Amino acid sequence: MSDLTQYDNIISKLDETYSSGRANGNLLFFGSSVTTHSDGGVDFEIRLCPSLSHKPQVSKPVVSNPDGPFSPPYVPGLYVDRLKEEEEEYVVLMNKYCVVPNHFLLVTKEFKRQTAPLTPPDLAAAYNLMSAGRRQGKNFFMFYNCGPLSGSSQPHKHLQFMPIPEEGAPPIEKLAQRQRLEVDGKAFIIPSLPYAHHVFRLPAYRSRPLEEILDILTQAFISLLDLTFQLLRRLPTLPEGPPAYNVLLTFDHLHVIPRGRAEHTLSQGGLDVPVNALGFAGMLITKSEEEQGLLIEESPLAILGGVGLPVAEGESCSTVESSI
Ligand code: B4P
Repeated sequence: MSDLTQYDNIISKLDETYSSGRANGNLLFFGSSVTTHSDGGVDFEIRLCPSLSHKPQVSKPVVSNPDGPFSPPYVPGLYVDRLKEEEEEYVVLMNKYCVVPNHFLLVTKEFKRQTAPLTPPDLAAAYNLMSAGRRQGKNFFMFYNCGPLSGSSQPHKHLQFMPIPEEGAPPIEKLAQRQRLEVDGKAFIIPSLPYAHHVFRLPAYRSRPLEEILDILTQAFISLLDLTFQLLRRLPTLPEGPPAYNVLLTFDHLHVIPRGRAEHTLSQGGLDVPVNALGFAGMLITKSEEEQGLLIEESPLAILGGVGLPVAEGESCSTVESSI
């Protein structure tokens, strides 16, 4: 059993680190406003963030170079602390380019690739950080952009934690929570979504011993990844590069969404809309009112369909054949 106090310490340091990062200029905050747009039963959060156009352009890191921004020396105001889960060591950093205050990252201490799947320690650390947040009245969900087509830009393995209101959940969870399951312990899909995805319902928070929940979480991830690879194997043409997918973890569900493209080209105006895991959580971001209007006109679900993969034939039923 890992030391849970380290997780509490990290969560209790977030506010202070965030404030000092903003004060010393190492953490850049980009102000935004949010509009809600309902599409196919999802109340999409469409965030307008014009100042993100002024985000400093840094050259894309070389994949084989481990000396990127997530390696030492760590910067005051971004560095929160270290933690250890099983044999894996991590560093917690505030997001340098912050749109939502207290958005933070869990980064492997040694360089590991962002194309690698999540490991049991990654999943345990994520669940334990979210649980520590809940103990302190701070709600987060975790997302992971795996592979370049998933929207990731940094090659050093990092999981991200997005704050949400207490008792809240990302918009996509409304559909996942509504899904009636005939049996527990099986992956399912949400039939109304126009892109391939697999979801697993987790045991309720604190309904079972932590070790048991973490074990189920690991098995669930393996099972969803297996379904993702089965789906990829059935495609006539594989998307370029390493397999890419997004992962979302809430206290209720684990979602895995395979990706076919990093960006969707809007039919009106030809603008490219980049989408990361947050898009599949129901949270899209735009840099101008014009782009926001075009994105809504195109329909958020159509955009997600454009960067995801087609739903596999025979998967229109609510549960799919992979159980743990
Ligand atoms: P990646 O997995 O590589 O990519 P990403 O989240 O899509 O962010 P990206 O870097 O492409 O930024 P973008 O302009 O699209 O994650 C890398 C993470 O590390 C990012 O959070 C990045 O900001 C952060 N980072 C980079 N350099 C760092 C450093 N030196 N120290 C610490 N952290 C560093 O988007 C800009 C921001 O908006 C991102 O934070 C993104 O997550 C966020 N965002 C995107 N969609 C959003 C939405 N719908 N709502 C709220 N925020 C959103």
